[in-house]
Amino acid sequence: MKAFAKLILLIAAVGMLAACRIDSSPDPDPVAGDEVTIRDNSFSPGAITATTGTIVTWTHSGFSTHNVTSDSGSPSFSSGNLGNGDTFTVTFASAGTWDYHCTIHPGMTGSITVSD
Ligand SMILES: [Cu+2]
Repeated sequence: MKAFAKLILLIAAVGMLAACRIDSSPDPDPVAGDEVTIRDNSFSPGAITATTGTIVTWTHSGFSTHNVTSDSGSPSFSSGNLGNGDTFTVTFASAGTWDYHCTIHPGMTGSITVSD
């Protein structure tokens, strides 16, 4: 059992070292607001402005099923249905405006505006 505990500690230590390495390398494209929280029943923040290359992550933190479906912009995107804890990411490689909504709750809308 002691050996097992040491193994767990070793795994934790290696994990922490890996985390430190990730933290020490600067984010090549830090953009505030590239995280969207899906609540019941809204996207927060509803509107995001970002630069090309930004990865936007939607995280479902509500109870009802929701999805993230583009209604304009190219390329289009659709998350499929998401439940609590699910995430969905889109990399916006080019400039443009993407309006999106939840097909289950048409009142849930948001937009991503990407510029170079
Ligand atoms: Cu919804």
